[in-house]
Amino acid sequence: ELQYPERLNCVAELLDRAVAEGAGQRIAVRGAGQQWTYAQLLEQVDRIAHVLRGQLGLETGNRVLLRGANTPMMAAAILAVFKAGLVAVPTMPLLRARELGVILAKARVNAVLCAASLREEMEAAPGMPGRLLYFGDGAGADGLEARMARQPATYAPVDTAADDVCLISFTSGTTGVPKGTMHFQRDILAICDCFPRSVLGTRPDDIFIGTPPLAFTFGLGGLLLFPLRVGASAVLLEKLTPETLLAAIQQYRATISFTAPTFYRQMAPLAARYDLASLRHSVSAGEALPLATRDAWRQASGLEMIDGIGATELLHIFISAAGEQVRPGATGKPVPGYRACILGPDGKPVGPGVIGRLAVQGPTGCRYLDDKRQREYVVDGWNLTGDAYEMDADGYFHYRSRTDDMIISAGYNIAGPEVEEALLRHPAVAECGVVGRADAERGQIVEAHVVLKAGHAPGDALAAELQEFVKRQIAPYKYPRALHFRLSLPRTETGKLQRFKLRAEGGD
Ligand code: 3UK
Repeated sequence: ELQYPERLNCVAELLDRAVAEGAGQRIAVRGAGQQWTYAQLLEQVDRIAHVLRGQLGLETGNRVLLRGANTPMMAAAILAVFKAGLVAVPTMPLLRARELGVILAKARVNAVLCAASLREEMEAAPGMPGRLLYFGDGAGADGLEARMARQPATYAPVDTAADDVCLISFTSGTTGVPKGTMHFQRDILAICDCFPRSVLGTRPDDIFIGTPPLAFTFGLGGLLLFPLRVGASAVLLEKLTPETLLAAIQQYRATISFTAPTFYRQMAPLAARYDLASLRHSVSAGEALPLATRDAWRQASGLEMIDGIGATELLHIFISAAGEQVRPGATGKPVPGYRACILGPDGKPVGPGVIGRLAVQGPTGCRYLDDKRQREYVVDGWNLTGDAYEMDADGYFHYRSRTDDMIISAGYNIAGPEVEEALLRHPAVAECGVVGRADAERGQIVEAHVVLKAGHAPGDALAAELQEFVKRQIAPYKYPRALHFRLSLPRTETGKLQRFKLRAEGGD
């Protein structure tokens, strides 16, 4: 059991304590042409806290919408909000004005800190609060940095309770509807003291790198909180591509990478051109990790990927495995501190080998903004993540699909990701997404959307070959009766396939 004092400010623990204990001259964050030591990061955070409380006049519990790509300044802004006893509402950089308007209203936002590069969309958002500051290039004479320069360099952490809300995080919305989840000061430390310590064995000489936005809790943990908790350093880079992430791993001598399966899939064929010897862990999360991707990355990098399922509701990863514990095909076992079980249709736990709804309990858990959702998705303290999972006799958890995405065809339950995994083993397939399509005869049929690798041409012959290829690997009734070739697949900013879009768009 994790124990934290009743009065707790997470940034006092992550940053002030690190500096007090001698980490001041170590590098905390790098990126956007900047490099800040722990002492420098602390000073930036303190100056921002003064601007928020002193200049904007915000009071404990007020909510601050944060918006920007991954940069040291964005990191400092988030930490300053926590430290000042306020509530951070981070938003994905690609959100549009209308979506921002929904978040402003749902989270009842009091003030906004926004990267100047994202000014246009922010200004067009309905319901913008009057208290708004820009930061970064183009922020100008009245921007955040200009004001910071006039503030004292130190700020005493606000005396918050361990269970004061400090973060409202919105789900990245594979269904298109963002849901707000609330997290406490102690949750910020709890995620640092679970997955990274027990599964990754993080240490002060680690260098963390990756793609998830800081506005996504996968990125907030992996690219900011986890490194700070152990005195390590974070590389924060904007607009990464598979090529530039590989180059950055080499350049910064990164030791731990965080990204989604689709990124590892795209990096694997390019990896031979880069020196990745510094990397000791590669973490995959956000969606299911297909075996073909695990194999391709192992061959390319020599690393056994660490798959982990996390969720915005639970803040970070709660089922995972590393090293000898990895069982290909399974996500892993509950991270120490968490418990998981599989529930049947009657809400009672089912035994090994039966597919059901995943339920999770642990030090972090969900408090939805929406009370109705809370009643439906948190039952007796167990969080229902909306995933269909199966446990094996050894206690490993195997992902099947999202509960809502299970395809029911002629009475069979078919999990789209299993069909995707089979298709991805074919040398012509770069990416694919499998959904159910309404069918008069069978209820639903399995429909595959396939992106081909360069040098392969779409056509009926290849479609038939792919269908046969699937039938040879998994039960033939699971093969995609419909198969469409596409140039790309719809994905969220966090790398998740948007199946609802595939279903709505139809083929081609
Ligand atoms: C799916 C996975 C299979 C699953 C997240 C790491 O993804 C994160 O949070 P979201 O709220 O989505 C949660 C849902 O995504 N998923 C995530 N990881 C896996 N499915 N295998 C996986 N390894 O449906 C889950 O319910 O956007 C991931 C850390 C923090 C996060 N917030």
